[in-house]
Amino acid sequence: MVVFKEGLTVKQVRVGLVGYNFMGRAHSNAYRQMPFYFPEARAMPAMKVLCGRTKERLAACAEQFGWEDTETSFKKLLARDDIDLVDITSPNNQHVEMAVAAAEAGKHVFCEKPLATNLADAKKALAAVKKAGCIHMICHNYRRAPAVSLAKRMIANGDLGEIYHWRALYLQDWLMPPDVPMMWRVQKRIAGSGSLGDLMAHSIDLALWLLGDISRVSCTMKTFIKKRPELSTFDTGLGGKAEAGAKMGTVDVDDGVITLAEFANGALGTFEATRFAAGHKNYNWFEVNGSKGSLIFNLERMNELQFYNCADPADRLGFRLIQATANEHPFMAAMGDPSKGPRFWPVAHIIGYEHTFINTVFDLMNAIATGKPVQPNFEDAVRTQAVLDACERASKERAWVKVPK
Ligand code: SOE
Repeated sequence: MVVFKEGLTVKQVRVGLVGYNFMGRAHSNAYRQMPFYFPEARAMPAMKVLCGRTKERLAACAEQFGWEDTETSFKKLLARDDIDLVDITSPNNQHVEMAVAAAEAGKHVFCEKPLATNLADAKKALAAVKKAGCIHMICHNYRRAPAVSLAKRMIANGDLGEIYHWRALYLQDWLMPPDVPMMWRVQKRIAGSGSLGDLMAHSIDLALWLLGDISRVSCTMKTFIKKRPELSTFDTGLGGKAEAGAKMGTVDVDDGVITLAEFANGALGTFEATRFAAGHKNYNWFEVNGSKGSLIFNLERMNELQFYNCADPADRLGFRLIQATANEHPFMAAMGDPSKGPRFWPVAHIIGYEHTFINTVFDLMNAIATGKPVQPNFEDAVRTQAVLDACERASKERAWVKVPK
């Protein structure tokens, strides 16, 4: 549907969202908030249908999140002619089948990470969206934290010079209690892997975006708690409790993973991801060291970027703390123009995790309106999946493994 606003053709993108747990909630919020912060968007989302399995919970979430209608059948969602974009936030093993079916049904496709549970399936999803000629995007939301996009701008601008090191940590601790049940994130047949695909996938996407291709990896993975109580009902997300005396199930994914990497540009990389780092809740951190300086980002202080500039005068060398909330920072200027003032709030009034999704949806809407590809898309997702796959093989074979182009 096309609506005209001050002479500008603004498309309406009618969205069908699959899933209403953590990511379904984050994506719903992004569709609601995007028009408020991005009035210049070339297309605006219409929150048409929320799709999920449990009727009662689905209706309650649709009401709370602001969806017009609900569907318990994915097939029926695809058959509707009032849906332009399908957004997939279901558990990992459903991503590819849904993405392929949505592309074949003529819809644009937005999918939560990781795209697939293995490389072959990820390639199937890419082939389907390319054949359909639709817009496709993978939700690696952290790229659009303004401080991370500033890091991208600085590295691309040569401000760090030749890059020597990439160092990434993604540390959580929610899985440490033995009574956290056999939820989908700890089951290989559903998740594909544990901390590797759930957390290190984010660090790998950022590394590929900021530094370029990874040539080969060495990797070791570990499952610290091998048995967990089964859930009597399908789990809903990041936890939940099993009933007393529940049967014990076997965890077949990694609780923690460490990867060494060599980049095509000659840089050395280390990655660590775990759900067993007591005290760290969502510590998505990276550091880049180059010939002209270093950058450090920490999601738990997401408005900040630390920058060490080798060119600073000798008596004031040191990491400076940039707060990426000024109009000059990515996403922070109204209408994208610093002279028009702040997009969100005045400088230093900081923004949050949810804004990384809102910024992502803005770029997705513009891509659908203009037909121009947006990143990260399924091409990028396959590159990330190729590194994940190489890590799993390296861990099994206890050897360095080349990452296929
Ligand atoms: C749980 O580990 C989780 O929700 C991940 O699935 C997300 O991708 C990450 O951004 C936050 O933690």
